[in-house]
Amino acid sequence: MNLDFQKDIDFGLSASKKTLPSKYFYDEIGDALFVEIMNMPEYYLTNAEFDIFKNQNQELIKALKLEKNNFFELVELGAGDGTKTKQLLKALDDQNYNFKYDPIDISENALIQLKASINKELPTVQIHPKQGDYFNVLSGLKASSHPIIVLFLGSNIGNLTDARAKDFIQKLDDNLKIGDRVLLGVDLIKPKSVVLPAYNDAQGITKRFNLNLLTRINKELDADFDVDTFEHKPEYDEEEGIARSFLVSTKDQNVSIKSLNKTFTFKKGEKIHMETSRKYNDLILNGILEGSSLKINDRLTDSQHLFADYILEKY
Ligand code: AVI
Repeated sequence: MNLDFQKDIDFGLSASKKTLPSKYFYDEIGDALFVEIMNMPEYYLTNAEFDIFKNQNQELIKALKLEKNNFFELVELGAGDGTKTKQLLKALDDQNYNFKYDPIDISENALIQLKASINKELPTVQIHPKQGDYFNVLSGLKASSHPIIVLFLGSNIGNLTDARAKDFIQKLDDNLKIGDRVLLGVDLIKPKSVVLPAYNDAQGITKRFNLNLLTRINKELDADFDVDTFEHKPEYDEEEGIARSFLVSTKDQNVSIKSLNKTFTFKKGEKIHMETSRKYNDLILNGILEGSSLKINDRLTDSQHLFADYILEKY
């Protein structure tokens, strides 16, 4: 039994405005649904960032101030299948840069597959995967005397509230040394007509992605959520630049969670806040960086200006 999971679900459903942490979306089924999301026509984020890595890898290398004769470590937080990163690794490898690649992921399985594919496709790249929560692995970075380049792609920072994003940046800052760089991929603020469909696709994959957390609670905490009685309702406020996903109860109902020994009451129309996906611009990112010694050095965007990879440096 995962005690943190149990505690977090209890805390979220006991709040006056019910909420569930989106970090728990990613069980085996959730991982597979997220791969489907990344392939959806509406989900522009993945293709946009891939476009930067494929077509501007030379510009990325320059903006990151990488030097051929100076060994560096590329540390990727939440590496997943590494599709985008491989474009950069290939460019570095082809030009004989001297580096190692340390992907960090919570999923052991994702790392095994990533290592196998890098060994096959880029056999001369040194890869040292590390399994774990990347917040914990960050503390090991300071031990290195080499320049560190942290990759945090895919707008993963967008799933943190601004307060948590600030905490994360502070932790990152504390564990880097002067001159280390960060490549931070973020989705940019843009009109509702583009953002909302990415979280409300025609095939209903994102709906299944959200409902899967209720199914996970049923399985792991012995609960009786009737997933057919919850509707998926994403919202996007362009002014604020935040997309939020909710599940809405379609009737008055009780849900019992046996492992908590508790029953939760839902009113018809009551919402559970499932996920926050913050979109960024320079002003918002500077607000998050304020108080840290990480500063924006550069920014690359895809050809349609949907997504940005920011280059930060510790001063
Ligand atoms: C992983 N993360 C950046 C995705 C996002 O866009 O917020 C998760 C996601 N949720 C629904 N679709 C994709």
